[in-house]
Amino acid sequence: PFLENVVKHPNFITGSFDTGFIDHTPELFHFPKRKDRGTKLLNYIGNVTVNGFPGIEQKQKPFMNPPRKPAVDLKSPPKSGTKQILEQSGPEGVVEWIKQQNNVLLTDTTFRDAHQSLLATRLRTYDIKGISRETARLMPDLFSLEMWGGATFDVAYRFLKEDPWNRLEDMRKMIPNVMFQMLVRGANAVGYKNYPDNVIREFIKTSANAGIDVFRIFDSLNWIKGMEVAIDAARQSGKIAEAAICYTGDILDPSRDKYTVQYYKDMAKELENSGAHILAIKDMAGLLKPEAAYRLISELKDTVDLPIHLHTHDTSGNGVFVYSRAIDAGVDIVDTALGAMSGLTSQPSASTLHYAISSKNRELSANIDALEQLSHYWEDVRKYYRDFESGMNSPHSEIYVHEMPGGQYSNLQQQAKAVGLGPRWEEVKDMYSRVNLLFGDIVKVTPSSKVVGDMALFMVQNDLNEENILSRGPSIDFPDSVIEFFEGYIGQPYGGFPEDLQQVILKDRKPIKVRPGELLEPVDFNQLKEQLTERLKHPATDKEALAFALYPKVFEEYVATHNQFGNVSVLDTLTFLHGMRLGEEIDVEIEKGKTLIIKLMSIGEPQKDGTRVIYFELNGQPREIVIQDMT
Ligand code: 3PY
Ligand code: ZN
Repeated sequence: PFLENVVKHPNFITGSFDTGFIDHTPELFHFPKRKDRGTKLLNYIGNVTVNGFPGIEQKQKPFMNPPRKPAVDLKSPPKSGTKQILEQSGPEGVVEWIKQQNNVLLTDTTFRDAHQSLLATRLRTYDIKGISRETARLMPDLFSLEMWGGATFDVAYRFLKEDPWNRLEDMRKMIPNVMFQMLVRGANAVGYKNYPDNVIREFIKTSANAGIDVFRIFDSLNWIKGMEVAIDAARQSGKIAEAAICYTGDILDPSRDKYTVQYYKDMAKELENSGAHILAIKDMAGLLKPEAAYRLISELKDTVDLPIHLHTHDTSGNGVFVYSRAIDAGVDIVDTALGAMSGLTSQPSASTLHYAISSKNRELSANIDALEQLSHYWEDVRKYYRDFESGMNSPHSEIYVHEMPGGQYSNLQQQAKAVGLGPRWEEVKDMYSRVNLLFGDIVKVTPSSKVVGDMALFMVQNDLNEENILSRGPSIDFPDSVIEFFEGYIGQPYGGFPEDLQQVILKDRKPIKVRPGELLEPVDFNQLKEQLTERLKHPATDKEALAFALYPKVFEEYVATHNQFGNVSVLDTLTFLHGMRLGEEIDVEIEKGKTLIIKLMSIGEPQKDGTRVIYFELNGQPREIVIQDMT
């Protein structure tokens, strides 16, 4: 390819080159990428057909019809919405607009929290893009679409082998009218540990430029210091800083006197002073009871001058009742999901809520028929992911006891299975609530909830309990996440750490009391990009550098998989998860207007070296792929 570049170069052809030609003409070293996308995809399909998809039981690809889609005229542009209000009048304009609404505004969480909570975050961009244009046209009246952040960033790279930035950018093109909302874990960004301040700032700025409009920012211990950098960065980007209070405990129970109404009011006031445009109540586990919602929202309305946005999970089955009472108390915006992706550990259903409140004097700002039509699509798509469902199929009022966030339930269950504790899931849940008390009754939401989950698994596995942990603790190596928590690296819990337990866990390590961001060295993005460019074999982009800064190992593995299998996000979900059936033929659009026709002809017998030959037809031509049989 080098000689080819030389002889094709215009200066070479016209003879205008000298002895420095090679040194001064870097483009001679730009070689065209080998267009072997087809082979790479065949490799992926062959592998997943024989070896299955990690974490789910291997079985033959099921037969399913394509998902139903609402008939919508995609040629006419979608009605303008909150995105245009933000563009025209900025965050303050949006805040004023919210205050003028009598109707209840909705944030639809189907694209983020709903599948994080029901399907272990496994929803792929392929299925999101499949309904994005219709969503823009059928739900133009939403306050926002929550569609990014939380666990989706990590899971996209780690399990789906796709780039979350592409998801954001592609969706932005398809949905130009509704604000996009993401969940940011304060100083933990979209990860499980505190990052240097400049990583948080870069991440928020880059996300804002890529299309995020509303940043819901929380701290997993309700520690405001852990939220300030992110709030400031969102404001600096000209976007909406929605600061969240995580709700825990029970304000109606006088014996739970750590997290009282006054505690929440004080925090709300502080968040208002720290520059929040909107106040969110983030009831991540669904612990807020209906009358508690009425009381809390009423009191907060009297305390701050910010619009209030309520988020809950329907695990107990009380979600619609909670929202209904919050609406009575004057809440401005609530988080709901489309029917087929709602309920249980997910958000309450928007259309169910509509019928619950339609006799009152406030209505939902949404067209209910349109929501029902979109829900049919999700009813069909959800079936593709049934292997990731938690198995919970009725309301669990035990949530009020174990207090596990909706987004954690199916993930922790997967984690428990992975370490052989699947059959002891009941014990893990019970231990989860005991670990919370052992830790001093903390706020539990990512990453503090992960620390509690890791500790619960560890204690069940090692037959530890409240009594023997202090005596056996000195000789035990605790999980890394637990050590980091007690060191203060995810922040300071309200009321402090239990000191004797902290001592046993940390041994001779010394805990910090300041904000971790004050101690962590800033990341040198230029240096990081250079380092990454070598590995990637192309100039690293800002987004790749950020992904690497947040998740070095996960990102490297993603790059390796991408090099091996190419862009697997173009495959339909059943093929991605199960491969192909013998004799099946599929069309794969690898770029606009370019489709591969793939047929699986036969699978060879295993060889002595553990390989198998898989026989395909690619656009009518026979192709053989050798894969390692790992079954
Ligand atoms: C997340 O941080 O991912 C959450 O959804 C917390 O509720
Ligand atoms: Zn949530």
